[in-house]
Amino acid sequence: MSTAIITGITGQDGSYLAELLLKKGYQVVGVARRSSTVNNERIKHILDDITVVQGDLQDQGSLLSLLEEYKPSEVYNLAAQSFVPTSWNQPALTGDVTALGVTRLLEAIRFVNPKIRFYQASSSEMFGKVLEVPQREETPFYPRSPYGVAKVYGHWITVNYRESFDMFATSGILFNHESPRRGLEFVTRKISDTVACIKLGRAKELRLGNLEAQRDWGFAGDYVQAMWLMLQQDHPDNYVIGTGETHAVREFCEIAFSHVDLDYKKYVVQDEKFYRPAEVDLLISDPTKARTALKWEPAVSFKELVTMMVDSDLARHNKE
Ligand code: NAP
Ligand code: F7E
Repeated sequence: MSTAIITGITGQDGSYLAELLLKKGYQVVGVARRSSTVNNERIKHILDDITVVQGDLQDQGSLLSLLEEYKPSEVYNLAAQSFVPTSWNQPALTGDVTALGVTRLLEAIRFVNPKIRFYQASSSEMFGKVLEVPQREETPFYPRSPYGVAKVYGHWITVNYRESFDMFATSGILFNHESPRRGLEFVTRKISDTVACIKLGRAKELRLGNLEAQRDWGFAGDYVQAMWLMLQQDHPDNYVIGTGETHAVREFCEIAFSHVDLDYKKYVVQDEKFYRPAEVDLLISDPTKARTALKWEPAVSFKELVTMMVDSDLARHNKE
C-alpha cells in the first residue's frame, strides 16, 4: 500500500484529495497545524480512514520527522495562507508559510528520501496582471498580491529542486476551484451562503467588491484528480489546470440568485471595503497540456458548480 502525505488536510482541497487517494487504496497521512480548537469540519467523515498528524510549514523539524516516520511515496503540499486579501495584512507570514514553507518541505524530502514524488499547489494568481490571454505554462508571471508573489517563489523553488537535485517535483498551476467546502470568505462561497440566507429570510443584502472581476472557476473535486495524475507521469513538469472559460463575479451572482427565484440586482450592494489594493482582472486558462498529456477534463460546468453550492448552503441552513 502506497502512503501519501497531504499538507493542508483540513482545507478544501485536502479533504477532496484525501477522499480520492483513499478510493485509490493509499494510506493517507494528513498534516494539520496545532490549534486550540479542533478544525476537522471538512474531514470528519473520513477521520477513521486517515491518520492526522501535527506539523507546520513554519517548523522544519516537524516536517523532517513526519517524513521519517511515515515514509511516503508521494507528498502533496496544499498548505498555505491562501486568502489573497489577508496577504496584504500579513505579508511576512504569507511569505513564510506560502513561499519558504515550500523550501522547508523540499529540504525535508531531499534529506529523508529524494525519490519521494512532490506536488506543489501553485496558483493562477502568479499570472496576476496577465501578460498573455489565455494563460499557459509558458506565460510569464506578474503577481499582484503578496500571496501571488509567495506562490511564484514556491513555483520556482519547486522547479529549482527538480533541476538541481533531480527530484520528482511537480508544479500544478491551478485556476480557481470551488465547492460547497470552500472557505466562507472566498467570493463564490460568500455568494452561495448569503443567497441561501436571503432566501430563508436570515439576511437582507449581499455586500461585495469588484463585480466585474473575472475568474476561470471549476469544481475542486475535478481538480484534485489532476493533482494525482501529475504525480503518476514519467517525469515531473508544470501543468496549467482550468476550464478555459471565464465568468464575472456579477454572472456568478445572477445565476446563484436566479436559482432561488430572486433578482440579484435587488440584493447586491457594492462596498469599497472589499476592493483590493491591486486587482487581477482577467484570468482564463489554456489547459491544452493537461488535456493532452494528463487526459484530464473538468466534469462540472460553471452553472452546475454555482447551483451545487447554493443547494448545499440552502440544505445546511435548513438543517440548522
Ligand atoms: P484552504 O482551504 O485555505 O486550505 C489551506 C490549508 O493550509 C488549511 O488546511 C490550513 O490549515 C493549512 N495551513 C495554513 N497555514 C499552515 C501552516 N503554517 N502549516 C501547515 N498548514 C497550514 O486552501 P485550498 O483552497 O484547499 O487550497 C489548497 C492549496 O492550493 C493552497 O496552497 C492554495 O494556495 C492553493 N490554490 C488554491 C486554489 C483554489 O482556487 N482553491 C487555486 C490555486 C492554488 P487551517 O485549517 O489550520 O487553517
Ligand atoms: O476572489 C472578487 C475579488 O477571494 C475572487 C484563492 O483560492 O483563487 C483564490 O483567490 C474575485 C477577486 O479568490 C468580493 O476582487 C468581489 O477578483 O474568491 P476570491 P481569489 O482572490 O481569486 C486563487 C487561484 C488562489 O490561489 C487563492 O488561494 O472576486 N470579489 N467581491 C470578492 N472577493 C472576495 N473574497 N470577497 C468579496 O466580497
